[in-house]
Amino acid sequence: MNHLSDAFKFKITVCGDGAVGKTSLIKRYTSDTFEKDYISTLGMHFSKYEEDVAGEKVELLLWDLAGQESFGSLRDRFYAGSSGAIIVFSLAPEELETYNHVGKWLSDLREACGNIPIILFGNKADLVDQNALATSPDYTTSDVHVLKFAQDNKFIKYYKTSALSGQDVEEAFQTLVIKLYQRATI
Ligand code: G3D
Ligand code: MG
Repeated sequence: MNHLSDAFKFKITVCGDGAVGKTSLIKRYTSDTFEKDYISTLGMHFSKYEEDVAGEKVELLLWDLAGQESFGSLRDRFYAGSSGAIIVFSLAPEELETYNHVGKWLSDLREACGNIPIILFGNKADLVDQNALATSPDYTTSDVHVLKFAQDNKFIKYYKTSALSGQDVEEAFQTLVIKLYQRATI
């Protein structure tokens, strides 16, 4: 069995309001390994997942919050040692206020972890089309607004995902993992 170098073990914290789909996204990404490696403790879950990047094995520890999604309260243990992070909000029409809290999750993360790579997921993209407003350019969660917000705040990228359909989930996680790998190898 190969021993992984510490350089290729990354803790990724998955942040965002309750019910935006954090756990579902991790489950979708890690698929069959999810059930057995999913451990709940002290208001947090973490699961292990192995990814291949450029022929190397990369071990990921994916952390998410278990129903105690409030800013600040768990910050030390949850954020400590993160190599990268994901902030998730929901594009479901009735959950768009979750987008208004992205800035707070981001400032918490930056305060705890500094300049780590952070990626932004607008999840539940499968529900967007049911509300034409969500794609209108004067809507705050329209692509043009969110992309500008993501750029202004130095997210590495913005993806619209669906844990339900699987849309862009794998690609979005991999984009972050590749970024972490590149940072560890230069
Ligand atoms: P959380 O971990 O951020 O709290 P969960 O969120 O992963 O528990 O998801 C909350 C609810 O949203 C779940 O529904 C889940 O099935 C649903 N959900 C998650 N991702 C998506 C998505 O991409 N599209 C849709 N349509 N629903 C999604 P329940 O009903 O189990 O509470
Ligand atoms: Mg959850």
